[in-house]
Amino acid sequence: MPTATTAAVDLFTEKIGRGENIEPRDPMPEEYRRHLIRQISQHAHSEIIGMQPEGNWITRAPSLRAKMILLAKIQDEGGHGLYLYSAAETLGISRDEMIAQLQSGKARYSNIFNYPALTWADIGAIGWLVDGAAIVNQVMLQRTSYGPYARAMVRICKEESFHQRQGYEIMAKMAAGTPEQREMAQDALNRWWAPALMMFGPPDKDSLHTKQAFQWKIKRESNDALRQKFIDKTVQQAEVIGLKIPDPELRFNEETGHYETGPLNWEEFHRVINGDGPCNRQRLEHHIRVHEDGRWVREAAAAYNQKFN
Ligand code: FAQ
Repeated sequence: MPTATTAAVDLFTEKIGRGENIEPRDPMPEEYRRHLIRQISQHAHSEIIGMQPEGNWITRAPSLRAKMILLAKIQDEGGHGLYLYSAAETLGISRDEMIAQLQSGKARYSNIFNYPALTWADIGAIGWLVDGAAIVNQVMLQRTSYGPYARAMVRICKEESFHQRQGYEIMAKMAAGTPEQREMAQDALNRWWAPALMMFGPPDKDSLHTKQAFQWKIKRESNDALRQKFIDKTVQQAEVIGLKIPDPELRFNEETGHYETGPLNWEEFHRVINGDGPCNRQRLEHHIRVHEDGRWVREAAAAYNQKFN
């Protein structure tokens, strides 16, 4: 990695000021590089761990059509993880190091994937709410200052919008189905709503990294601003299919033109992201087991590469 002298840091600052992308061979401050490795690798881990709650439902999808769509979606998420690991590797960290950080609990992944997918309606809720929240965040990241991350986001956003629609379709169908199906859809919304709002991170006043991320144009909008965008969109989508947002304090503010919501349980958020959510242990144990099962594939690929390339 190029080391950043004072002149190089000036160049970096000028580029950021002009709104130009920083590319892998450009000099950059060590803190910028580390900030990006943290965020991009955590994002990659989220995509990969996020395959687990959905993967659990492939064999139980209610039709061949539903199974094919779910399979394609989960494969897409695996692909997103790979683009993102590759983007992080351009910053001088290896895939092995990132995986080791995930498996040792040093690196985080999104809070949302530590909740269980209990019924088929949860697959609808994940697509609608989790992919829906991911898109709101990632549309902003298409303009993030690090070139490889921004470009990965363009492709990822296109796929996420299909994912969001497939989830919403499941919810709409179930909400218009039998009373039991409707109840399952409402129950899934009840359980996924608050964790989905927390995906945007802690409130701005408590966010550790936002100020610096704004200065470097890594983030373009704050956690609270993105959360509000998601709320405004999603409340209306729930109304269209006749589901009720599980928040007694929800109300539309005519003056601001935004929905206002009740407080979120940030104590739960911190517990979950620090390893003590309903499924944290299960998610990491599964990742470690499957990664170990795949060791022979990595070794065979490396041996082939050494012999023939
Ligand atoms: N979960 O100072 P901030 C998807 C941590 S992709 C866990 O505000 P920052 C697709 C944060 O790391 C979903 N930890 O941090 C899909 C920091 O701790 P640290 C993933 C969180 O970075 C769908 C501390 O709290 N998307 O779902 C969370 O400025 C379906 C202080 O927070 C991304 O990762 C959280 N939700 O803002 C896949 C997007 N929020 O690192 C499969 C990229 C905060 O100092 C199925 N990431 N923390 O130990 C971002 O945009 C940012 O990193 C934020 C957090 C917005 C997540």
